[in-house]
Amino acid sequence: MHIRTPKDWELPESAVTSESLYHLSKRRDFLKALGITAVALGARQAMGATAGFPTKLNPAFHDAALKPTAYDAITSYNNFYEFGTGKDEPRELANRGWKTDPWTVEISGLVDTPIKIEVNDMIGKVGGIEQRVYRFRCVEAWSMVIPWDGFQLSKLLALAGPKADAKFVKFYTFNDPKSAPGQREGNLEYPYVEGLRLDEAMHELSFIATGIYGKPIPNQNGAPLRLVVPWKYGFKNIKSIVKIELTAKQPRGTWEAMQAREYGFYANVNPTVDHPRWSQASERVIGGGLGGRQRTLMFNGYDKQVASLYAGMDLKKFY
Ligand SMILES: Nc1nc2c(c(=O)[nH]1)N[C@H]1C(S)=C(S)[C@@H](COP(=O)(O)O)O[C@H]1N2
Ligand SMILES: [Mo]
Repeated sequence: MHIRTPKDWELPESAVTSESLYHLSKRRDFLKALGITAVALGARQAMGATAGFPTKLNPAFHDAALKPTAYDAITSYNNFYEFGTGKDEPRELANRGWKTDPWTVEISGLVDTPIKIEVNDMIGKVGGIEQRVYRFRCVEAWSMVIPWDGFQLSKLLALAGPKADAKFVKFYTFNDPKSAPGQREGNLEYPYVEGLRLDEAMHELSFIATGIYGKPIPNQNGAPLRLVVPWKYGFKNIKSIVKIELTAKQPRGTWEAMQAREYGFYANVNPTVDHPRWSQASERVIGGGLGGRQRTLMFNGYDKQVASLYAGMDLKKFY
């Protein structure tokens, strides 16, 4: 694959560390083909599931030292390739008639009780939603702090009951090329899929977000429900989930399938394991202004909570 160096003027500031430089080079043509100019950006925001609001902060998942990123930055600087490869595209393109309400999720595979459930009903069944403030770290070496609303993933999996031979959890994003221009264009392999080991999925930090800052999650952030695993790189945090499958075999994520050397199955945030094309030792803090860089923390700062999941594993090998 030919990866050319893009010109300054066609790049968002982050592009040196973009998940895929190759895709970025196509971005202008993509926007042009859709008849979209920068002037047209900045649409109204559609929202997903409304059940359970207002939420209460769960103090067990809040570090007062963390300064939440501005709502506007969280909802306008996005990676959601179904709606374009540019950071500013999903806000516009995910709010042009794509319907995220009602929304049904299927849980199947190695479970006692396969289920299909509408998201608002799901929120009732898992006992409602709460707010947690988590660090978020993209593999492209930028970071945010996000107040998510939602519920622990373990509660959702309990509704279906994983069988003894279930060892992994595979997640699928919706597939609807009519609504998603990126899927029409084929800028990735769709549907976007991701996976976790079952014990990772059952960890108390693993979360399903249905909101941000106490409001239903905007479409561009993965309405009406998306995965949040704060100790892993952003691409593991799959958006707009329609299906969850319990499996015996380790699933292969979309990015891993494309470039396994760059995007491993584990994708645990690790400042000592560089991406083949850039260092992971530090990160750009979104909204941090000029010089707003900080050192990247092992497991994105959640090492006390999750290190035991990887005891005895060579993290340079299982990256
Ligand atoms: N379905 C889907 N999920 C996805 C992506 C995507 O392109 N499609 N991008 C991932 C990447 S690379 C990141 S960094 C986060 C970005 O989440 P945010 O836009 O809410 O910050 O979503 C992840 N989940
Ligand atoms: Mo990412």
